[in-house]
Amino acid sequence: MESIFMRKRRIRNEALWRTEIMHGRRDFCWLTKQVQNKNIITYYLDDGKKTAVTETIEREMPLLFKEIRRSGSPDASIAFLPGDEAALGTEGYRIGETEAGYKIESASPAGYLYGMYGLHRLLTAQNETGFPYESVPDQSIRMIDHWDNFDGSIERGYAGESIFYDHNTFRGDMELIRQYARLLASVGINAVLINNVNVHRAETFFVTGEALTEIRKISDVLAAYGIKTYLSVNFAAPITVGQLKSADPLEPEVASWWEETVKRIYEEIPDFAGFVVKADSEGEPGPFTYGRNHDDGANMLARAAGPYGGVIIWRCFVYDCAQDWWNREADRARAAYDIFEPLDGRFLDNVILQIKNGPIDFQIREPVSPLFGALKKTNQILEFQITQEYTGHQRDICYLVPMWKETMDFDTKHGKSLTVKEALRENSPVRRRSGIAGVGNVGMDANWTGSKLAQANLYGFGRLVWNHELSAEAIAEEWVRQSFCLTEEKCGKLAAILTTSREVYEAYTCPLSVGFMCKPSIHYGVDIDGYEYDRWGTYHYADRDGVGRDRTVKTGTSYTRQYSDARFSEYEDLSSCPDELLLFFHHVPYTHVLHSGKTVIQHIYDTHFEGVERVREYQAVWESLKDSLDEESYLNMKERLVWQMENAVSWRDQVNTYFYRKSGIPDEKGRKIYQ
Ligand code: GCW
Repeated sequence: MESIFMRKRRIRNEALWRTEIMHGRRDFCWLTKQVQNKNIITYYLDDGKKTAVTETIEREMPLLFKEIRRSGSPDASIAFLPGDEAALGTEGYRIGETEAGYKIESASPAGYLYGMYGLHRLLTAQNETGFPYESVPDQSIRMIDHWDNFDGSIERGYAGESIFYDHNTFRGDMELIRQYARLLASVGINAVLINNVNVHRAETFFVTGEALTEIRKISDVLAAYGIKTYLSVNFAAPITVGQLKSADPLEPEVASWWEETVKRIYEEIPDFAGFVVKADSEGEPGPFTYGRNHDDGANMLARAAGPYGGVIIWRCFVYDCAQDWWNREADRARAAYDIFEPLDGRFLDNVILQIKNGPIDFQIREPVSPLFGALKKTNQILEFQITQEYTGHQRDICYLVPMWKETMDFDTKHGKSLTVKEALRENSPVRRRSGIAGVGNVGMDANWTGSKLAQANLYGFGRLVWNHELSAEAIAEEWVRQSFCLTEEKCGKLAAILTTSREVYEAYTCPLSVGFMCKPSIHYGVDIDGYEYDRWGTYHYADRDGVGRDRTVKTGTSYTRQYSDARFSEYEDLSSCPDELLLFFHHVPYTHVLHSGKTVIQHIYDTHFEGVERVREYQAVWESLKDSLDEESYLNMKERLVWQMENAVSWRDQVNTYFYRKSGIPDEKGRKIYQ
C-alpha cells in the first residue's frame, strides 16, 4: 500500500490545519500545525531503555502527527533507529525515506527528538527537500538566558511577567514550563539559564535550601526535552548566604564554602549544568573588590564545579559604569578586551567566557567584539540579545536574524581568515564547551513574546544557531509557514516585513552606528542627548561641526588597535571604514561624503524620512493580510504598528531637527524639518 508519506506534497497542501486540540490560552507558535493523515499510522522507537527524552517523544508524536500510534515493528510509518555517532555526533540526526514512510536515525534520544521536530518541520514548512536529510548542530551549547527575577519581573522583558517566578515564589506551573521546553527543543536549544545575571538578594539564596527542590523540578522538565539548566550566582554569596567576612576567591574558606555549596547542589540536581556569573559589572560584586583578577574568580568556582562535570560561564560584560563624560580618553568599548585578552589561556577548561556580540551593548548596529579571534586558548560563547531592549521593545518590528548572521559570518581576519562562528569552535580548547547564547524574549503573555512577530526571533535564534547555513530569509519564511495559513504570495509579503525590519529600525533610530540616542534606562524612544552628559560611557559628541566617536589610534581612544591588523587598518582609515560603522569609529564633519555618495547630514535626513515611510508600508501590507490572518494575530500587530509609527515619527522629527539646528544645513530635498 502506498504510504501516506509518499504523497507528502499533497499532504502538505491539503491537510495542514490549525488545531485547537492543544487547549488552553497559550499560543503554540510554530508547533500549532499537525500533520494529518487519513489512516492511522504508526511509529517505531528503538529506545534501548526508556529515558525522560524518549518519553517526551511518545507524548509529542500524537501532537505533531494526527492519529499516530506506537508500534513494535521497525516497519512503521516513522521509525526511530540507531544512527552512526561518528557522522552525527550526539545530537545530530538523519532522515531517510523507507517503503513505509521515514526513518529517523540518531545516536541518542536527544537526536531522535530533534529528528522528530525536524521531520515535522520538513512536512509543514519547508519546500522540496532531498532525502536523506542530515542535520548536525553547528554549535555545541545553544542557550537561552533568562533575566527573570524572583519577584516575577523580567529585566528587559517585554512580554509580561516571568514564567518561572511570581511574587518571590516559584510559579510552579510545570505544564507551562513544559510547553516552553517544547518550543525550545523544537528549534534545537539545549541549555537554559533560569535567573537574571543581576542576582539580587532573594536569588542569591537559590544555591541552597528549599529553592533547590523547586529548581530541580524545573530542571527535570527541561531535561526531558534535552535541555540543561544553569543558574546565575552572586559572587558575594559566601558573605550573604555563608556569613563569611569576604568573598575573596583566593581565600581558602571562600573556596571551601563554594565547594560545599556546589556539592549540595549536585546532590539535589545530579545533571545540573553550572553557573553563569556577571562579576564586577554594573554594581555586581566580583574579584576586583579583593584586588584579584577574573581568572582567579572564575577558576575558583570552576574547581568547585569540576568534579561534577559542571561549568562556569563567566561574562565579559565588564566595564566602568561610572565614567566621567568629560574625560574623552576613557572608552567603554575598550573594556572587555583590555580586561580579558591578557587572560587568554589562564582559565581552567571548564570555564567559558561569554562575550556580547559587540563591544558596548546590544545596539542595532555595532562592530563585532574584538575579542573574537583574539582569544585563542579560551572556551567561548557568543551572547546575543533576543529580547528587544534597544531594538524596539517588541512594539516595533525588528527581526534580528540578519544581524546575528552578519556577526557570525564576520571575518575577524585573524590569520588568513577566521569568521566568528569558526572562532567560537576552533579557539575553544574544549569544543563541546563553546556555543551561542541569546537573552530570551518570552513571558506570561498568551503569545509568549508580546508581539506575535517577535516569535520569529526566538524561532530564528534556535534555527540559526543550530544551522549556520540557513539564510535569514529562509528562516523567516519557515516561521511564517508554520505560524499562519497563507498563500505563497502572502507568505512572501509577511516574510519581507521581517527581513527588512532591522534596516528600517536602524534607519529611524541609529544613523551610521552612532548608538544610544534613546531614552536613558528604558532604552525605547528618542532622547538624543539623554546619555551625553552621563556616566555610562556612550557619547555621540555632536557639535556644530560634526558627530561621532573618534576611536582611532591617530587621534582617538585607540580602540581600533584591538582588531587584527587587517581590520585595524580598515577601521582606522576614514577612507576604508564602512559607512554603517563610521560614527562608531570616527568623528566627522556633517559634510563628510560617505561611500554612498551622500553627505553625513543628508544620510541622517534621508534615513529618518525613509524609516517612517517604510513603517507606513508595513501598515498597508498588514492590512492587506487581514482576511488571511487569525484575528488575534492581526489585532496584535495592528496595534503595535500604530505604536511603531508614532515612535518612528518622533525619532524622525527630533533627530532631523536636532541635527539641523546643530549644523544649519538644510535638507537638499526640502522636506519638512521643524526648526
Ligand atoms: O544591556 C544591559 C542592560 C542591563 C543588563 C546588562 C547585562 C542584566 O541594560 O539590564 O543587565 O546589559 O547584560 O548585564
